Amino acid sequence: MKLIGSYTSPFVRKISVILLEKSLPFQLINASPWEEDPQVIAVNPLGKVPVLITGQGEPIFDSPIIAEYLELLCAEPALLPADRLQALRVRQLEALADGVTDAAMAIVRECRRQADRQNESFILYHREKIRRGLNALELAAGEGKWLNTSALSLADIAVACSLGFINFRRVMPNWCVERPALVAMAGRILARTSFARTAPPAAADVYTSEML
Ligand SMILES: N[C@@H](CCC(=O)N[C@@H](CS)C(=O)NCC(=O)O)C(=O)O
Repeated sequence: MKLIGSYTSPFVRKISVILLEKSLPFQLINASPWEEDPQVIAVNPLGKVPVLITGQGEPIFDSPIIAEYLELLCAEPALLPADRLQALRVRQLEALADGVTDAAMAIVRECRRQADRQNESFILYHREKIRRGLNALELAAGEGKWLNTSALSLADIAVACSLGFINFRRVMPNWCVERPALVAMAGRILARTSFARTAPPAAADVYTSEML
């Protein structure tokens, strides 16, 4: 399988981590969606990464759909419970984490505009989404039912990718304050080999035209 995107993208990282955790071999094809890379547009009309090209050559995009496809391959470990309603609850947390990541990306993009063109209320609006989202995730992590359990789930991976991105782009440096369950979970999960191997390149750790 081929994975189109780069590790500066938290959504690409999410899929790479799943592939590594399941020991599914893949090749990363480096592409940036922000430059209307023809490689990306050819396989995703929305021009977004990640895109997975299956062994049969079929492109699949949007990370939740890719994650679902990878579950269908039945490679261990399963990242969703077998029960469909329970799986939906895990996926709800995945959606929440992905939404937090979307809001963080919106802030990063806004902060790349010239200082006098940045819209402070837009930034605050998205910051609130992140704050509320992380509070809800903290509650879920504290419960330890679908998130932060002994078995790794899709929700854990999505949350850790989101927190990794928030750290990497310094979107909300104080997110750790009063969120001990998320801090503990992130510390444990970000130390896994799959996360170490997909860390965003240090050279991209600056605000340049190179993107998310
Ligand atoms: N919902 C999508 C979001 C993917 C996404 O926003 N990817 C960013 C890079 S991190 C992108 O390709 N942005 C380009 C654009 O919005 O045109 C997913 O989960 O895959």
